[in-house]
Amino acid sequence: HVTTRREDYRAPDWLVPEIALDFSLDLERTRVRAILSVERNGDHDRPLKLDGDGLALLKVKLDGADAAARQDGEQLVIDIAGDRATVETEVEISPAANTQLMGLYASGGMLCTQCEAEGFRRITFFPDRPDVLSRYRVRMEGDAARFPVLLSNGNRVATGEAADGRHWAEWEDPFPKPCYLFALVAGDLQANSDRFTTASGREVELNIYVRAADLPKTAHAMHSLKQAMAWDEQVYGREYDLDLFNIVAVSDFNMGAMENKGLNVFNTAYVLADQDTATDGDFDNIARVVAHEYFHNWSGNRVTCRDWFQLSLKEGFTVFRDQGFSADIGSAAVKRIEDVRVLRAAQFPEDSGPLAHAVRPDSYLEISNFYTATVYNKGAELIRMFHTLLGPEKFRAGTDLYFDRHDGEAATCDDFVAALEDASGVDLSRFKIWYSQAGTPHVRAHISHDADAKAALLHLSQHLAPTPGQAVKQVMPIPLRTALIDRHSGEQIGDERLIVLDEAEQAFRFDGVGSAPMLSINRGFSAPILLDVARGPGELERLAQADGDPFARYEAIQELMMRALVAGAQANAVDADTVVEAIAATLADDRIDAAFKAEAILAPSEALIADRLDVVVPDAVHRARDALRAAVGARLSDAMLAAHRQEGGAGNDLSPEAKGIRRLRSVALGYFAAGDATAGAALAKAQFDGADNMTDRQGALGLLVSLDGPERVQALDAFYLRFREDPLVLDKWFGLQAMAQRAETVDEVLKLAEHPDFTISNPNRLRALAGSFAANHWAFHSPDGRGYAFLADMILAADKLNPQTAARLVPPLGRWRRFEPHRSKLMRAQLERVAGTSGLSKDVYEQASKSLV
Ligand code: HT7
Ligand code: ZN
Repeated sequence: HVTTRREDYRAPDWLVPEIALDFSLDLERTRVRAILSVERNGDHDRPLKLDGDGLALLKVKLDGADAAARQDGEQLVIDIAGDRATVETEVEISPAANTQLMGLYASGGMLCTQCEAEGFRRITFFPDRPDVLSRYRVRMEGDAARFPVLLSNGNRVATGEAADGRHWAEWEDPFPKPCYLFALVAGDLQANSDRFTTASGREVELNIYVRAADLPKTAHAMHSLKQAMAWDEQVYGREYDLDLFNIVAVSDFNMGAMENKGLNVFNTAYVLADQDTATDGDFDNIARVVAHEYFHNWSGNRVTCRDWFQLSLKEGFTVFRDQGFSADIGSAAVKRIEDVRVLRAAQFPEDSGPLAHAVRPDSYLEISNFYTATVYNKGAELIRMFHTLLGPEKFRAGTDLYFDRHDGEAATCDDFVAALEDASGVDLSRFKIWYSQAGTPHVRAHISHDADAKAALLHLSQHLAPTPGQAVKQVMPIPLRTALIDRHSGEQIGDERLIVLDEAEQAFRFDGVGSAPMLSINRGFSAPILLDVARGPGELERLAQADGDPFARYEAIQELMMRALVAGAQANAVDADTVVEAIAATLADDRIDAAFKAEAILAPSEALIADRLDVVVPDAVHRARDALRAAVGARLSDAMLAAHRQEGGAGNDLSPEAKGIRRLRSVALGYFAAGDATAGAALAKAQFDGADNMTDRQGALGLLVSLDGPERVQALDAFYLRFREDPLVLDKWFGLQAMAQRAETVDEVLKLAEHPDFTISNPNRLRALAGSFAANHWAFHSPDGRGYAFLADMILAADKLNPQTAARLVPPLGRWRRFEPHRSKLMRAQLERVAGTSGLSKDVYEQASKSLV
């Protein structure tokens, strides 16, 4: 396995300004003819090297004559005398046999492509790297009955009939693009069609292609697309640039969606929704992902990445953009809470584990392993810090300059920062360390007060633990939105300040502070750090009510719960008093809405509690969390019932208010059931039976699966019978059972893996069962080690078909160092079994071997 290093980057030897592709489509045997016009790039005498993977080569021609091409490993090498040439190749591939879902593959009888990151080389020979940009002309021919719809990037320029019931279409994309943005779709699909008029008056035809039966479930995705198009015009001044924008939904897909130029391909999970089958969370995710892929048209397509080490250039920035969009169309405060929850759940463990890597990594074996929470979500936090430091106007001037300066180019993260600096006049050079240094900084804070001087002094220190390959860490510049709050009145003292901690230890003075204040720091989560604030008694409770920053209020309640839970996990007994009081006050507060209440009172997950412990004993964590929830539920049963019964939240109402009421309905019911399992199960069953929407139904079923009693099986069976024909809802059925908080969950999951509806070849189904189970802290860490063995079995079985999806299941085992010795040994043993298996893919090998070091 060859390591690719960032420092080895060299500009391409040959450019390919134009490519003509001709596909003769067939599920079993597709022929691909490619004509490349190539140009020597610079003064050298190196041959043309084209990447290929699993291609049966039928023909190579150079300027129309048979060429003496040689194959060197996976590459096709052609000597070219002049500075320009035409290279023609013909290959055969088998989409039906393509279980990796990279390149051209079959899904439910249709054909589609996935080329990012290195899938194009599985379609034809080509320099498969993002800094080679070409104009594409694509012709495809196929059976008219099987593939009535033929799509590619750009505009359809010609169509026609062919012999033997076949037909063809030709597409041309006027924008030069890297090959990872190429796409082709052929299938029996129907479109939901609409139009959008851009700010400058361009009429754009919009289509969402799905199977005919799914057409009624596309309205929300179409609505979201039009909202995203308008938002990018208003907030970033970016208009769409083609006359046509197509989305296609496929049910076998490795990730969420793909931003191919003018032809986005989506996992059905991020397109299809209606009241009966999709939760509010699903609706929000569809809006988020539709917007994300659309925003890539500028941040990714018009300006692309020079090499894959720059992946966060497009992904971090585009996540930041989609976060802004979701905040604007919903509740900004709740959105920030959700984004931080995702960061803490997915990225912080990455940063503190064996797979820690920088936002701009230095090396990889398999680039697909670097589509991570670090590159995406921490990358977005980095952009957010730039936004905080510059303010909205200067930030916008910077992005305008970036898009203008690099339009049509393959750029770097340094280019992005340079554009922000040039447009704003602000020196950001010291902040660039966030791109290169892995790990989450740990900041400690305490405040001292000088009554005579009427001044407060904020003492800060930072520490960053070593990560693999980075033994010695440098100090980071950490932007902290900070305010002081009067202990008695709860009023903010003076204005909020943006302070930048950029030394190992530093003090900041606040004047005009008459009495010892309370500290509100890292407001809005202005920096992605771990924070430890020395607090006096009663301070968190007070801040939970008084802090003017909603995120800081949320943090105060969460920290209160976390302290009780960590102490509980260590001492085997939980002191719930302060938590009960804080939750009671939050529920009773008329100034805050239901969505915020639900987020604030939700107990931290077991995984999050475990992250705070030096040595994790999962049963102790589980017991502590259960005990706290039971105490809150029992002592606040009336308030929880009232919140559960709050009026509003009609099933067809997708307003933020209605969603908030539904969310609180199930969160409050969860607490109530934790206090009284029998009455809770009856109420949950009533919610399940009476639900007219999937949010309430899934919310109730999610509680019932963890409760013993007849309701559990009744509800699961009813759900299965009703939705067994709907793959996305069936994924929920598998996932909810895999997340059940019961001693029997491992047995149930093993049984579900044998269920006739379980299939390892569909990534959504595999993630629903194995991915959900691995995230079920208590059940996965069952002391007999059967959870670990099951996951390892799944990884090895999946690896034979789909290495990318298999590799994504490895990280939960990689956390072995954090657990008590017995479990730690069992986890490591399974990792060793995986890593030691012969014939392992590069993908799984990289994740498993790095996790063992
Ligand atoms: N840019 C897209 C990445 C992606 C991908 C990567 C590897 C393998 C399969 C994939 N499907 C999509 C998704 C995004 O917008 O971030
Ligand atoms: Zn993306």
